[in-house]
Amino acid sequence: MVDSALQPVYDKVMAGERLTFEDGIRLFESNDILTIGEMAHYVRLQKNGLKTYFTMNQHINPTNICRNECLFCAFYRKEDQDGAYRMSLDAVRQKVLERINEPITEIHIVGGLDDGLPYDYYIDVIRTVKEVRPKVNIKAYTAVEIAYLAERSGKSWCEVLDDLIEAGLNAMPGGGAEVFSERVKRKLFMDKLSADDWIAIHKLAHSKGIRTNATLLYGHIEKDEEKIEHLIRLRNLQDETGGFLTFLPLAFHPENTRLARLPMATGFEDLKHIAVSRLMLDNFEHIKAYWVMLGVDLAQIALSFGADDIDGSVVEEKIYHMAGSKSSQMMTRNQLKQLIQECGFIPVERDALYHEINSEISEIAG
Ligand code: V47
Repeated sequence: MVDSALQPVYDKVMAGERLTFEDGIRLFESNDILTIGEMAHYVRLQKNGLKTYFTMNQHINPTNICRNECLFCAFYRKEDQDGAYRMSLDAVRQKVLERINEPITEIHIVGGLDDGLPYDYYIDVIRTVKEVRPKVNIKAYTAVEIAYLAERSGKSWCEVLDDLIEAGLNAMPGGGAEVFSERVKRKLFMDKLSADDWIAIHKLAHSKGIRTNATLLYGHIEKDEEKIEHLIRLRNLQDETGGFLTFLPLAFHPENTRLARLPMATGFEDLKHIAVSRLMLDNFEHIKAYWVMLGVDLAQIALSFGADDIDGSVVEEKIYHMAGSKSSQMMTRNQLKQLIQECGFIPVERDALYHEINSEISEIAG
């Protein structure tokens, strides 16, 4: 161990003890990335062995028109701006049909808060996808969209979730959490729902049996303390409900945003965030190294720094590519398997709810 300040944390990790806020700060302050990685890898092996999960998925972003103006976002447009789009339900149907012969088990749907669309459109997007591909898991709409739909319709969060579940919702993605910090919110995403509301909506979803993911957006103006508080709030909710499936730390990509002057997070920081998340979130089964965000090379290394999931085939990702991501637009099942095997891990195909899939059978079933 290069950094002796990590010894007490190391001892706790080996003893299976929960890390405190101070331990988390100590981890972020240390540059001993190999010791941090070793601890995270130890926890990863305890929880998942050498298994590394991936999924065959498709992204659909039905609209990029958004009433909010988050400074970190390169995806949103105002209605009259170049590049603004809004898909008809027919276009959504067509998008699903385009890939109908591929063995996709998860469709990830998120978009803008579009005042030009009726409440029913958001519900009908789910219904339409489910009609075309009844067996697929639909992972859709962040807590931000749920709160928006409630405000637009005058319904409660509970009623909105019930409408979505009735239409076919199976799980919710982890976006919209950003950093649970009033200070950062005031500066970067003023109009977004509060941390308390994000937590409350996920808690409500969990109470209805809807499993959800969680994220943290790092690499902008946030402080270490804010990130550790964020992780501890997620850990507390997981203690209460057990409803989170996976956690993904997301590095801010500055290109084409109003924060373009900020430097991009480095590979060192990316690995540290993966590892610290693995160590702090002792009650999360999975930590995802989202290859679209990290790039394939770093995602491979992240598998030895605490991550046990690399997301999936991700056909047509927009949020990161509009913010300058140079990663490719999709990967095949064989590419995903190969990149996992190459690092000495065992690829396991899963659906959105982490049910394991036997790819030979799913290939036949379609
Ligand atoms: O909430 C937006 C982030 C999130 C930028 O749950 C940006 O499985 C970096 O949450 N640079 C949306 N990040 C994406 C997301 C997600 C993606 C894949 C899988 C899952 C899952 C969730 O992306 C936003 C925000 O935190 N984001 N703009 C940007 N310029």
